Amino acid sequence: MALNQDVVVYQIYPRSFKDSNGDGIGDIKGIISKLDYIRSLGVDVIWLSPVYKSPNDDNGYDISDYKDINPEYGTMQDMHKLIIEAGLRGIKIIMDLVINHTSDEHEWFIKSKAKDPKYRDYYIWKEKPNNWTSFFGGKAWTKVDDAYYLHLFSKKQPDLNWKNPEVMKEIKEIMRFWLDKGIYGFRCDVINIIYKTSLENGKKRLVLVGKEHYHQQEGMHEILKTLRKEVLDDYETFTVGETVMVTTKQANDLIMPVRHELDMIFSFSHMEVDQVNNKWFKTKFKPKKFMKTLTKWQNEVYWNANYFENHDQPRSISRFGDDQNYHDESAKMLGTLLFGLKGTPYIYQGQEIGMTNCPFNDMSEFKDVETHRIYDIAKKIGIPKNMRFKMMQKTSRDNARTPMQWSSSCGFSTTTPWIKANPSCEKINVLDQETTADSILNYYRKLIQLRNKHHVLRYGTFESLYESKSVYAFRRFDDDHEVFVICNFSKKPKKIKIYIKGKLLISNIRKKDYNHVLAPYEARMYIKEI
Ligand code: ISL
Ligand code: CA
Repeated sequence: MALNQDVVVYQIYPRSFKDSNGDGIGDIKGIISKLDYIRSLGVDVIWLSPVYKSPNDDNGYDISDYKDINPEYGTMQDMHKLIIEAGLRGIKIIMDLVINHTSDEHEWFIKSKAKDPKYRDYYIWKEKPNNWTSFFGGKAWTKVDDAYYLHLFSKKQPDLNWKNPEVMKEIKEIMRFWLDKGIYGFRCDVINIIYKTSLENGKKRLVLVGKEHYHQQEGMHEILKTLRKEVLDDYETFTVGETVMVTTKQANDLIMPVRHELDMIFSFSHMEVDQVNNKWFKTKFKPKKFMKTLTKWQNEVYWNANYFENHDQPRSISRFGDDQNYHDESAKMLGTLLFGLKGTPYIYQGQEIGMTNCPFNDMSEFKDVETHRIYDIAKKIGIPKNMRFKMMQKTSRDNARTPMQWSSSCGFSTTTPWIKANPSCEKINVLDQETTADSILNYYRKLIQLRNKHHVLRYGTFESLYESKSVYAFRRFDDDHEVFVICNFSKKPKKIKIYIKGKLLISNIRKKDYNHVLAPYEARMYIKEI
C-alpha cells in the first residue's frame, strides 16, 4: 500500500475555526495562528474545506473563482503562508475540489447564460426540464430566458457539463495551479455524480429522482482516470473522494491499486444507520446496525477513510453517544473505535474536544441553505411547525458548523460570530482540556501517538469478534501483534463475553481493576505479542 494513506487527517471548516481580525468570520490567518495546536495533536494532513472566492450560498461549495481566495478568508499571500507554515510543522494540506458544479456567479456561468458560444456548453442546458430533483430538495432545473440549467444542489450551484472536453481542460489546469503551489491533494466533492450519461426522466422515487442517470457512471471512471494520468501522477498527491450512495464494490472500483483513481473514499452507509429514507427522518440509533455496517466496510473495502463527523453531519456524541450523562466517556469511546478501525482516520474540528450539537432555538439561527430549503419543503408537505423545527434541530448541518470552542467564552472571535456559538463552550473548550491530563483532547493525542507507534494499528488485518445490541469487539493483527478493541455503546454496565488477552493499551475509564464488566460507554484497547 502506498505510504500516503498512512496518515491522520484533521478537517478544518475555515468559516468556523478561528477569526483573526474580529469580523466574526473564521479566516486563513486564524488557521495559521492555530497551527501549533494542530501540530500538537499529531496529525499529518489538514483537509481545508473551500476557501476559494465564493458568494457563499453554500459556504464556499459554490465557487466563483477557483484561482482566488474568498476575501473574507484572506488573500493568496495568506494561503501561501499557510502552506509554508504548515509545511514547516510537517503538515500537508489538501483542498476541497468542487467540480460537479460552480457558483452561478462564476465567469463561466455568466458567459454561458449569455449564450457565449465558447461557454454555453460548460453547463447543462435543456429547453424542457426533466423530472430530476435536487439533493437539497425540489426541482433540479432553473429557467433562464428560454432554457433551463441543471443544478443537483442549490440553484446557485449549476452543474458543469463533463461531456465537454473544455471543462476537463479547465479543471486539469486548476488542479495543477494548486499542486504547483504545494498543495498535497484534494478531497473531491460529490465526485461520483459528476458525469451525466443521459438527461432522460428518472424513475419515480421519493428522493433524488434521476440518479440512475448520473450516479457512479462509467464516464466518471474515465474522468478520474484522465485526472490521475494527466495530472495527479505528476505529483506526490493524496486524494479522497466524497462518494454518495456507494456500495463496497463501487468503493473498490474507485480505489483498488490497479485502477487507482482515488486513494480512498468517504462512504455514507455508517452515517445512515439512524435514518429512514433520508437524513431528515431520524430513527432511534441502534448501535448494532452501526457495528454491522462498520464491519462490512472493514471486511470488504480495500482501504477505508474512517470518519464519524464532518461539516455535513450532526456531532457524533449527540448521535451515537450520550452528550448529557456520559459526555466524556462516549466522546472517548467513539475516539477509541475510530482509531481502532483499519484505514485513515479523519477528525473534524472540535471532535477532539467532544463538541456537541447546538441548541438552536429559532429558524433564524440556522444559516445553512439546505436546512432552510428542507424546512420549506417540510412545510409544503404539511409537517407541523414544531415537528419540522425539531427535525432541523436534530439533522441540520449547522450543528457541526458552530464556532470552534477555544475557551470558556468560545474564544473564536472578539465579536458576535457569523453563526451562533454553542453555549456548551463554557464546559467544553480547548483551554480547559489543555490543562486537564485526562481530557478528551489529551485522549485523542494519545490515540494518535498509539497509532503512530504500533504498526498493527495502522496496517493490521481487521476481524470482528462480537457485535451485540451494545457491545462491539474486534481485533487487529499483523505478523507480530494482536490488538483487541472493545466498546460499550450503552448507559448500562455490560459483561465482556469474549476472552481478551494482552496488556491494556488505552482505556477511557480509570479503574483499579479492569475486570470482565464494561462500565457505561467504556472502551478498551489491549495489545499482545503473537
Ligand atoms: O448533507 C449531506 C449529507 O447528509 C448531503 O446531502 C450532502 O449535500 C452531500 O453529501 C454532498 O456534500 C458535499 O457537496 C455539497 C455541499 O453542500 C456539502 O457541504 C459537501 O460536503 C455541494 O457541494
Ligand atoms: Ca475574520
